[in-house]
Order: sequence, then C-alpha cells, then structure tokens
Amino acid sequence: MRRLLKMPLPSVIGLMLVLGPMTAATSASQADVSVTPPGCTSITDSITLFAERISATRIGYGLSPDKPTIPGPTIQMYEGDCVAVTLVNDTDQLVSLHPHGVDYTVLSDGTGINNGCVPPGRSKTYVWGSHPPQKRPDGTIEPGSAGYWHYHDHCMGTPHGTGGIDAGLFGALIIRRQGDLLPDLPTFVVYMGPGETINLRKAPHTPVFVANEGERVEFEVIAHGDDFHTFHLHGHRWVNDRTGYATSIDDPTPVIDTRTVGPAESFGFQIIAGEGVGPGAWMYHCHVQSHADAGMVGILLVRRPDGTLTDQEKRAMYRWRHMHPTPMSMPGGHG
Ligand SMILES: [Cu+2]
Repeated sequence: MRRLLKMPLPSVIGLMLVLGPMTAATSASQADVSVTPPGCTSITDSITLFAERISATRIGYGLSPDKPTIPGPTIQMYEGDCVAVTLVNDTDQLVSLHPHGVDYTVLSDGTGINNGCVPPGRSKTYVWGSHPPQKRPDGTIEPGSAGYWHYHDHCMGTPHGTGGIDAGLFGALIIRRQGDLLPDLPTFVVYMGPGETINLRKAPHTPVFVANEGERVEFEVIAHGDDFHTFHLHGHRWVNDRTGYATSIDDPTPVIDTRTVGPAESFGFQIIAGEGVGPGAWMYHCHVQSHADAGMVGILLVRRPDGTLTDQEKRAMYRWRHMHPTPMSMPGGHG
C-alpha cells in the first residue's frame, strides 16, 4: 500500500478499502488448495470491487457501488505485492474476476470449473500475487510479473464470460517493477472491443484523453472479442517492449507507432505528450480501415504546457465532433 500511494493516480485511492473475508473463496471441498499462492507470504494490499448494473445492457466494475466504470478501475501493483481482491456482486448475473499476469491458485481463477463465480448478492475474495524476476534452482530464470495486464469476468453468459465482457466487465491491471518510471497522469486505457468500438463506444463518443505538452503519459491497450486490431497513435512513437519507453541511449528495441492486439492481448507504453511535434488533437485509432471508418477512433488532446488550447485544436475538436455520423455506441446502446 505504501508504494501504491506514491503514485499520482486517483485510480489507486480505492485500494485502501477493507480486506474482505478470506474464507469466502474457500469451501470444505477445496480446503486442500490454498487461496493464497505459494509466493505470497502476506497480504500487502486489499481492494474491493463492486459489479454494478449501469443500464439494460451495461455492467461495470467500480471501487464503490455508485461508481461503476467501463473499463473498470485500473488496478496497480508492484512486483512482490500480494493483493486480496473482494468482488461484491450487486447484479442479477453470475459474475467473477479473472486476472491475467498475476500469480494465483485455482481458487482465484474466477471460473465456473473452479467454483470461482459469484452469485447475485454474494461476494468472494480472490488473491493475486506477483514476483520479481528470479533464478530457479536449476539456474534458469523465471520472468517477473511486471507488465500491462488486465482482468475480466469469466462467468456471465457463457463459461468464458462472453456476456460479461460484452457488458463491460473488464479493466487494466498494471504490475510495475521497482524503479519503473511513473506517468504524470492516470493511465489512458484503450479497450478495443466488439462491434468496432473503443471502450464500448464509437467516435465521437470515444475517450478524448487530455494532457499538457511535456507531460509523461501512459497508455494501456486491451482487446477482447473476435477481431484483431491495430492500435495506432498519431505524432508519437514508443518502444516495443515491456515498459514502452527506452532505458538507454543505445536501446536496440524497435520504435513503433502501431501495434496489433488480438483478443485478451494487452500492451502499454509511455510517451512525452507532444514531444517534438507540439500541441494538437492527435488521433488514436484502429488501423484496420473498416474498423476506423466504423468509429474506432479517439483523440489524444495535447494542450500547450500551460493547459490552454490552440486555435488549431479548437477547430480540430469541432471537426472531430461533426465528422463521425455514428452517434451509437455498440453493441447495445449507450454505455
Ligand atoms: Cu480494429
């Protein structure tokens, strides 16, 4: 918790919620398996997520019952953290939390086959561990947990949570390594989803991420559904590795401005807003042309360093709001 609080991110505020009952995930028939992964010597943080209905077709996770969001709250850990995550199900559906990237036993798998679904009106505590890179006894290396991961439902609609994911039950899970650079702003989460949507919306109702020139900003891109997408950001480039930024002057990692994501894949990167290009309304979009044309487009709005907009930006934002004739979010109406 101490380390998490050093981050300048509002999304971690809710991490200070009360530790839920650890017995929730353990039943007599499963007592031979611990809910705590072997690498977790103690619970370092605890959070509570609430699954809440937003509309007839939308359900989101929130850090409090009145604040469900799509995507859900960005959860951040450092390698070595061991987090107890309690899911409170306030919906009328069977839902769960299934994480990518962390260490967990089958009791925290969040799947039906491992009795990990939460019935309506009930709650369950999952435990997510993590670890730094380490040497195995045979001298080989076990990679660390750090990465731009995500979590999602695995129970609603089908045994794979297809209905829950389509409704909005997903979010970013960032595991950092000690010493990683931190962004100046909350992470911009871009979810490339079904029906050619970003965060289940179509342009111009997709996110406009706002930063001032010179600020270090962080993106995480996550995909779900049946399609592959090519995330592209205008005017900025990043390094194609775990952190998305270069760590030495002769870093040989390729520099890119477009990256493909398939279902359940995710990646992240950090850039300096407007570096070498200045303020502007910089598009980000899927570069599959038919997806972009269908509304898979958003804006990174880089203001002047003092936070004001240029006249060019004002005109660009006006055009942006009027050039997309698709006021519907998909699937299922407005989120
Ligand atoms: Cu696409």
